[in-house]
Amino acid sequence: SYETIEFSITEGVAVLTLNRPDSLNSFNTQMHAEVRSALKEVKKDSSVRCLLLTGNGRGFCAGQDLSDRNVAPGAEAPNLGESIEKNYSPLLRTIRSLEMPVICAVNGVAAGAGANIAFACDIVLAAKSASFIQAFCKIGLVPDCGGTWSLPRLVGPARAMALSMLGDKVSAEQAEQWGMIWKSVENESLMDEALSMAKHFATQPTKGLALIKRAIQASATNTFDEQLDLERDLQTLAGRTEDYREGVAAFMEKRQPAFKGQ
Ligand code: T3D
Repeated sequence: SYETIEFSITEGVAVLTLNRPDSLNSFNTQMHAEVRSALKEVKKDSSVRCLLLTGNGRGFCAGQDLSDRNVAPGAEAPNLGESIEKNYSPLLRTIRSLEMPVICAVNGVAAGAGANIAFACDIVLAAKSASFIQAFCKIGLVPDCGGTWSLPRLVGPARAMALSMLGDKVSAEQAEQWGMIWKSVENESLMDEALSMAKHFATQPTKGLALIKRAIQASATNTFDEQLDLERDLQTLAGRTEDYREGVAAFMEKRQPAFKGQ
C-alpha cells in the first residue's frame, strides 16, 4: 500500500491521487517511487482503460519538494539533471505513451513540475479555484517536464515565453480561454465531471483512442505529408480492432455498441 498517493482501479478506471497535501503534493523521492509503481500497475492490468490523475487538499502539485533541495552554504549543489533523468522524465514519458486516455483533474494550484505534468495529460479539467504557475524562473530554474515543449504549442511562443520568464499565476478560467486546458469547472463538480468522463472512456474503443493520442502527438513534429502517411498506418491498425467491427455492426443494427477495448 502507498503513503504519498492513493491509488485504485475500479471498473476500468485507475485513479491516482497525489497525497502530500501539507506541501501541496510536492514530489519527494518516495512519491516519485510510489507514482512509478502505480503506473506500472496501470500498464500491467489489461482491465484499465482510462487513468485519472488528481491531488488531495487545496493544491494539485507544487512540483519538486524544495525542502529536499535546501543545501547549506558551501555544500555541493544537487544534481538536478540526475533527478530529472531518474524521476521526472520517465513519468512524463509514461503519461504520454500510455495507451489510453489520461485525464488530469487539477483540484488546486499546479506549480512548477506540477503544472507541466498536467499539460502532458490528454485532457485537463481544472476547478475554478485552480491555477497554473511556471514557478521555475523564481528560483533560477528552467521549466522542465516538457513545459518548454508543450507551452509554446498550447499557447504560442509569446505567451509561453512571458509565462516562463515571469512565473505569473494563470487562473483556470484564463487557462481555458488560452487553450492551455480543456475546461474549467465549478470546484464542487470537478471530481464528478472528471470521473464521469473517465467512466465514459472506460466504455470506449481504447485501442482507437490510443491511436488518436499517437496521431495528435506526432503532428507536433510531422509535416502534413508525413501525417497523412501516419494516419494511413494508424487507420490500418484501427480497422483491425474488434471494437471497430463492433462499432460498425452496432451502427448498422441501430443499437448501442458494446466496446471491449480490444
Ligand atoms: O529539483 C529537481 O529535482 C529538479 C526539478 C524541478 C521541478 C520543479 O518543480 S522546480 C519548482 C518547484 N516548485 C516551486 O517553486 C513552487 C513552490 N511553491 C510556491 O511557490 C507556492 O507554494 C505556491 C504558489 C504553489 C502556492 O502558494 P500558497 O501561498 O497558496 O501556499 P504556500 O503557503 O506557499 O504553501 C503551503 C505549504 O506548502 C507551505 O508549507 P507550510 O508553511 O504550511 O509548512 C509551503 O512551504 C509548502 N510548499 C509549497 N510548495 C512546496 C512546499 N514545500 C516544499 N516544496 C514545494 N515545492
